[in-house]
Amino acid sequence: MASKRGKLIVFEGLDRSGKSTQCERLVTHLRHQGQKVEHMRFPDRTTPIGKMISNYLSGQTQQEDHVIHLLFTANRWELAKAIESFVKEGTTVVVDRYYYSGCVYTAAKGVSGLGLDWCRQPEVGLPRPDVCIFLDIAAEEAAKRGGYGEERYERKEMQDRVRELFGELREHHDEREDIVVIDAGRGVEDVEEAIQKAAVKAWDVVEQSGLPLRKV
Ligand code: NYM
Ligand code: MG
Repeated sequence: MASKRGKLIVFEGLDRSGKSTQCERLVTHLRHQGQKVEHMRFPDRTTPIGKMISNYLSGQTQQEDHVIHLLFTANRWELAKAIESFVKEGTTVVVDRYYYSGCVYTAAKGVSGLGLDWCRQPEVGLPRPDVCIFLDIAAEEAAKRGGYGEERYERKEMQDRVRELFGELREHHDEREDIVVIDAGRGVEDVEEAIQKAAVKAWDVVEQSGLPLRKV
């Protein structure tokens, strides 16, 4: 049998939607099943570009809005080859945030000329997820989960707008077919179960169709 490629699975959602917890749970689950899994997150704050992003998010530095947008994108491009290689050699890559966040967080600032379409352009050509699991929760609910408001963008008005724009991406853009919405307002185990179902479904589609890893 031909060796199978890995899958590219992305988690998205508002801050405090439970992405990091659920990402870890899925990684653990897949590893228990004997899969080779690599866990990544964006921004990847360990690279020189990632450090610039981290300093911006913590408020230590300022960046012009186009510039910080392109730094977030560059941070994905610096890992694009690694993602492709992992998938090719049969390792599944689970990613905590990806270019969807890149588009909606910048667009949510409401800066003239920085709409979703502009924001998406520098992402074109990145490895395209086999599935994007969107953990849906209202900003008020997410805010109750603690630790909210420490970083730039973690304000209710911004989060409300981010949620609306995720909705726009799902309805009007090419990524709509990749996105599965999961109600993240439930208990951790219920959310986890829904995620596993969505992952299995996407997984089977890739296996049965022999679909190669595509590009955004
Ligand atoms: N963020 C994340 C962006 O604005 N653009 C991006 O491309 C990405 C990947 O960074 N509030 C924002 C969303 C978050 C913040 O992410 C930090 P995290 O997952 O909270 O560390
Ligand atoms: Mg955060």
